[in-house]
Amino acid sequence: KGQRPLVIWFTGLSGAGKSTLAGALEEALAGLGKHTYLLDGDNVRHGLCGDLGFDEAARRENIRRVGEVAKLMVDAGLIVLTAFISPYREERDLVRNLLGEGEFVEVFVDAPLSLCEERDPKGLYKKARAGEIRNFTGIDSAYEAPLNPEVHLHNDGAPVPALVESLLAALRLRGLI
Ligand code: GGZ
Repeated sequence: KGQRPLVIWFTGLSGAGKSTLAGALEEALAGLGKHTYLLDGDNVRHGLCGDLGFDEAARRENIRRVGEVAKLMVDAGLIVLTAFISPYREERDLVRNLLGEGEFVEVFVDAPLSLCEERDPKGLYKKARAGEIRNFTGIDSAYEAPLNPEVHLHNDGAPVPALVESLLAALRLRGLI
């Protein structure tokens, strides 16, 4: 069965909806018979990157490793979805350049900081504001928004299924699925 292996790279602030959207897209792709794998903090930051924290160097190394693993998975024929803040353009472009033409689809999950902070599902923004967590993205650590992502999703209230549909449409338009 043919499928085009590729990496669908979600980037955005904590609480922007990366994991939710990546999970929902993965389910939709599985429904189309695709073989997928979702890399996110839950399965990477405990094991492969368990030695890394959140200072700038650690985040750069986190993304570098995730990129290398994603590349191996693409070599194995998978559609890989990743959901990391991935705040630095340099590392996102490094991963892009590891992969072949058309094998890297950058998805900018764009939600205003004020909205992410309002959602604050884990109470981390509150802790960051209180000074209990340092180097928190958007508070006292930078997020470099993509300049030219393949997909720019405004996640400011649209239902998840509608956003998944627009992601599928973007992939179809590029002939990737
Ligand atoms: C940002 C942090 C931090 C700091 C812990 N800054 O909303 P979450 O909880 O589930 O997602 C965030 C996750 C970010 O990890 P990533 O591996 O995606 O980051 S990066 O790509 O920058 O390497 C958040 C939690 O970990 N978290 N401390 N200081 N997010």
